[in-house]
Amino acid sequence: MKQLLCCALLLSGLSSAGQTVPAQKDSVKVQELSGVIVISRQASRNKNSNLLSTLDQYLSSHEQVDLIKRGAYAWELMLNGLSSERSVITIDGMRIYGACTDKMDPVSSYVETTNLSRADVKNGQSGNAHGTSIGGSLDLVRKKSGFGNNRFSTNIFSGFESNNRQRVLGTDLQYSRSRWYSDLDFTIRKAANYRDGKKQEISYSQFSKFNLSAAAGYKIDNHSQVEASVIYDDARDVGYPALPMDVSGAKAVIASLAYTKHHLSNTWQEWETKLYHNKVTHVMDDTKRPVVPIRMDMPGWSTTTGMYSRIEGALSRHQFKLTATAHHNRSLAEMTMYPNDPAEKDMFMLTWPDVHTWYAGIFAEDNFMFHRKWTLTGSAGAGYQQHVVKDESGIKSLQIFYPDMPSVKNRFLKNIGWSVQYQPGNWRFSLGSSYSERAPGVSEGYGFYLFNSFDRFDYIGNPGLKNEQSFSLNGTASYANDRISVKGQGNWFHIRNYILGVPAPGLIPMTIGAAGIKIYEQVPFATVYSASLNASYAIVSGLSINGKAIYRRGFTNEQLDLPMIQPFSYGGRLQFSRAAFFAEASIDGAVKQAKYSQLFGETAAPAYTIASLGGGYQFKWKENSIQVRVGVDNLFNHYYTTFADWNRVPRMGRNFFLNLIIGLTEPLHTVQ
Ligand SMILES: [Cu+2]
Repeated sequence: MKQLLCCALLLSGLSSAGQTVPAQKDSVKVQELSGVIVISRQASRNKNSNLLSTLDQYLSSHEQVDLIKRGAYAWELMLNGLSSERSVITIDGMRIYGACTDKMDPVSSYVETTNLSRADVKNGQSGNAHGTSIGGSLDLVRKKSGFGNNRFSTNIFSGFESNNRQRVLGTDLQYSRSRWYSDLDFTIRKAANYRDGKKQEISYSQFSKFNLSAAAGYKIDNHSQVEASVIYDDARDVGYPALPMDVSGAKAVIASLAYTKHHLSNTWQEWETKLYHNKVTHVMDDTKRPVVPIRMDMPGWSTTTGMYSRIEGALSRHQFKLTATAHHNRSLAEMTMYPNDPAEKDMFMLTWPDVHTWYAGIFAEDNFMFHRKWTLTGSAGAGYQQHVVKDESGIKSLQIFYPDMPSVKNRFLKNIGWSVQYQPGNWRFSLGSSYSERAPGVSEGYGFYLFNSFDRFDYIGNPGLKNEQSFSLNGTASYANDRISVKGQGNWFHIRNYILGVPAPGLIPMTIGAAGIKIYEQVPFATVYSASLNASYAIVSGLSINGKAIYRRGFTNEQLDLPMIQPFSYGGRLQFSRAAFFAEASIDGAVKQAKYSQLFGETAAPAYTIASLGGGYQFKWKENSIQVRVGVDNLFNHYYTTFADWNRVPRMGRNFFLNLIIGLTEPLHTVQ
C-alpha cells in the first residue's frame, strides 16, 4: 500500500497545484432547468448496470441526448435533436474543438468515465455560458477527491464484453489531505470488431484507447485554492464502418490551471478563474481498406487556448452568476490523394484552410425567488467572434467560389431568456422562452470538399453565411411523492436562417463516385420540437418500475424533414435492490421512422425492441469493497439499426458483460 501511495504522489506531482471546490459538488444551485447524468461509479445515483461501459453509453440514457454512431467508438452528441454545431460541449468549462472534418472526434471522445463525476445538461439559450449555442450545452464535470478527507483510496477495475471482446483495465488513485489533494487515473480499452444480430462481423468496428488523467489541488488559505489538471487521451486503430476512412491515431492533450476564491463578501460567494490549453491531433486514412478508388490521407489539427472567470453570489432572494469567457482556436485539416497510376501527380488541398477563431463573451444569470412557491430565472449574454483564414492558398481556393471573400469575418452574437417555476406541493411546473444566435462552424464557413458518406455529396463551406437565430419555448410539469414520480417535458425551436447543405448542380465533386456538390446555404427557417415523458413507481421497498417515451420532429419552412431526427422511442426498466444485491431487466425500442430526410440519403429506420438484463453484488469489509457486475445487452440477439446509425450500419448483437471493481481505502492520520 505504501509503495502504491508513493507512486501516486510522484505521479500526481507531474501536475502541481489544485482547487478547493468541496469534493463532489453535486449541488444543482443555479441550474434549475438542467439535467444531470451521473457518471461516477461510486455514486448511488449511477443507474447504469454496466459500470464500465463507455461514456457514450452513459450519455445515451438521457432523454435530451441523441448519439450518432459511425462505428463502435466516438459517437457524435446531439442535444434536443439539433446537430452538434448547434450546442457547446465542454470539459470542466473548457472549450475543445475536434480536429476531424468528418465529426469522428467529438469532445466526449477525449475523456473516460473514470475521469468524470457527472455531465450537466442545459437547454437552449441557458447553455450559453461558455460560448454561443442554440441547442444547449453539456459540460462533462471531472471527479475531484477534494480537501480534508484524510484518506488514500484506489479502485482497480477490469471489464470484459463478449461481443467485440472489449477489454477494459484501469485504476484510479485518490489522495486527500486537509491542504491538498491529488487524483490520478488511467484506463485502457481495446475492442475487436463487433457482430450484429445476424452474427455477421462488422468490419472496421475495432478500437483501442488509452486515457490518463491527473489533477491536484492546493489550499492556499481557508478561502482560496489553486488546481491544475491534465488529460492525455490516445486512441489508435479506430475503425468507422459507416465511413470510407478510419483513424490510425486520435490524440488530445488537455491542460488547465484554476484559481478559486470563496466568501469574498456576504454577497459574492465563489469566484473561479481558469486558464486552459488543449491540442488535438487526428490522423485519418484508408490504408486498411482493401479496395478504394483513390488512396487518401486526411490529417487534422486543432489547438485551443482559453480562459473563463465565473463569479457566483446571492443577495436577499436573488442568486446570480456571471461568466466571462475568451478563447482562441486554430483548425487546420488537409487531404492528400494518391492516384493508383504512379504517372499521375498526388493531389493536395486544405480542407480547413488554417481557420482561426477568436471568441470573447459574457453571460449573466439570476434566480429570483419572488414568492415561496415561485421563482423567476433570467439570463442574457453577448459574444464577439472573429474568424480569420490564415492560409493564402486556402483563401485562393475558396475564392474560386467566393471571389469577394474577405479573410476576416467579425460577428456579434446575443442571447436572452427567462423562465418561471411554480412549485405547489408535490407538483412542479416551469415555462420559459428564449432567443439566441450562433455563428457558423469551421466546416460550414470554410470547409473545402468535405465528403459526406451519407448523402454522398462533397460539401463546400460558405464564408458569407449569416448568424442563425433561434426562438425557443420550453416547459416541464412534474409530480413526485414517496412512490411515484412523473415528469413531462417539451421544447420547441424556431430557427431562422437555418444552415443546411443545398445541392449546387453544375459543380463537379472531387471525391470519386460522389453524387455532386452541396454548398452550405440558409433556408428561411426550420422548426424542431421534442417531447418526453418519464415515470417511475416504487412497487414495494427495493422494487421499482420505470418507463420513458420520447418524440422529436424537425422540418424546414418547405416542410422538408431534417435528417437524424429521433422517431417515437420508448424504454422500460424493472429494478430490484436489497442490501448489496442489485438486479434489473429492461427493454428499449422505437417505432418505424415515418419522417426522415431523403435529401440527406436517409431511409426509414425500422422499428425495434431489445431487451437487456443486469445484476451485481458488492462485498464489503471495513472501507474496502469488491463489486461484481454481470449482464447481457440485446438478450434475444435482435438485428436492428436506428435513426442515429450513420448509413444504417446494424448495431451490436447479443453482448455479455462482466465488471470487477476492487476499491481499497486507507485512512490517513490527520497530521500534515
Ligand atoms: Cu476523421
